[in-house]
Amino acid sequence: MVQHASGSEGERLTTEAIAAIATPPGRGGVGIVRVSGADLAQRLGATVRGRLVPRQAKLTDFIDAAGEPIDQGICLYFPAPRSFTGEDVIEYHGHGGPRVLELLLDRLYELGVRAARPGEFTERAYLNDKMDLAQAEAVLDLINAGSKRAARAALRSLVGVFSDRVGEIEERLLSLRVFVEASLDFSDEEIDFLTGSDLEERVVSVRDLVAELIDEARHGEVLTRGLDVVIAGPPNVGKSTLMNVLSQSDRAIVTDVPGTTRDLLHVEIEIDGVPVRLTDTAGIRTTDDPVERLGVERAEAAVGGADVVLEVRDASAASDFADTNAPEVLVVWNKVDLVDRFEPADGVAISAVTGIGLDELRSKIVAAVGLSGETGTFSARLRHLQSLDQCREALDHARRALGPAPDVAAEELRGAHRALGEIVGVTTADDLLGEIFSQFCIGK
Ligand SMILES: Nc1nc2c(ncn2[C@@H]2O[C@H](COP(=O)(O)OP(=O)(O)O)[C@@H](O)[C@H]2O)c(=O)[nH]1
Ligand SMILES: [Mg+2]
Repeated sequence: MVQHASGSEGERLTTEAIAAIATPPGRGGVGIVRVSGADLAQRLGATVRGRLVPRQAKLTDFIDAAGEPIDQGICLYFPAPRSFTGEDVIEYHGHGGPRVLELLLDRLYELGVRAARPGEFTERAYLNDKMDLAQAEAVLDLINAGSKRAARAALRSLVGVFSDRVGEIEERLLSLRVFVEASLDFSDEEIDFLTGSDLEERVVSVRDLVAELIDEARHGEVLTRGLDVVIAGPPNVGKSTLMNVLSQSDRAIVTDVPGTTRDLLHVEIEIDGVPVRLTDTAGIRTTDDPVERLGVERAEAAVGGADVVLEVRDASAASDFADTNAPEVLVVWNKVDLVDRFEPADGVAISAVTGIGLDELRSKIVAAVGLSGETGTFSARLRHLQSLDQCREALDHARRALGPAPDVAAEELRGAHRALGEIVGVTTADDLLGEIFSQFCIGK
């Protein structure tokens, strides 16, 4: 038998068998224990009656060391490599009670299986080339999706829509690199390949593809993460009333006493299929009340971290307002029911009490981050955006260097390629992998 030196090829893929409860904690109709590893049919054969047939649902007792049944249910066996992880996988679908599932896990531990770490199944799927890194992240995004639209976007990334787009760019970038590096080798020839405008055009067209993908990925990122919308403005303009009507709840106390809201209040809502975390804040004003002052500080901090700020003003009174530095500010003129005619120069006119203008407000909120209509077709993350930005920047540098410093251009193109590779995980540091997979729940 050949002994592999440590660190040799294949060493990375561990065959240690792992197990976890794959269904959520608590009681339910069905509880699933999932196992992944090598030679599972042989190692775990004693846990069921009869023989495991690949990809066939088998109704059986799950058996303990003494041969006594622990539970009765369905056992599924997926031999490597045709499984989620690419290893042998066995699933026990038993009754969904925490204690009975623990008994089954104990039995598996007796047989040398160990408890899986969070995300370890998906990590193995990635390490065994069942999916790339962006797809593995999409598994988590699908599980955590805050709306149906976000779930659909995550599924698109899971089946490879985002990765394919990255792959297309990668291919073009690769052929560009081959050409540039080859030209460098022949740099003493008569013809100077690298100053040709044709080549510059090719760099620009790849760069434009990256820019396009950044736009789409940005929408996907907001959809995945959810939109942070903060309601701010002076006291008594109707911020809390707006919070309540948008969330169809009585979350916030509403009175005609200025300074009623003091703490930050959050609700999760959905606008046009976009998950939104809505925050109501204390009215921003100078005050001697120490409690209210703390509330105002919190309000200002919330405004600073928001994706969109709804700056509410009273249409029926000349109200002063605080200037914000938030990226997207929508001015909301409230209480238009109290005035005869109101035509603001900017913003949206609404009445939180009668409901006038609320539909317009909702569509302006999602439009403010470019999420109206059918945009946001796949899920993405900040990490992906950073890599795409790096890639675009490197392409810009490469373009400028083409004529004057071809070797620099080649190096920049290499950097652009590396940045793209990080998205799908061709070139990703181990600590980053650890960080990504630790966000998963156990059993995924
Ligand atoms: N007529 C009218 N009154 C409103 C409207 N929105 C809020 N109010 C009233 O304005 C007062 C202050 O409302 P509130 O939501 O507590 O304001 P906040 O201090 O900005 O949170 C309350 O008496 C509300 O009933 C509106 O659209 N029309
Ligand atoms: Mg309030």
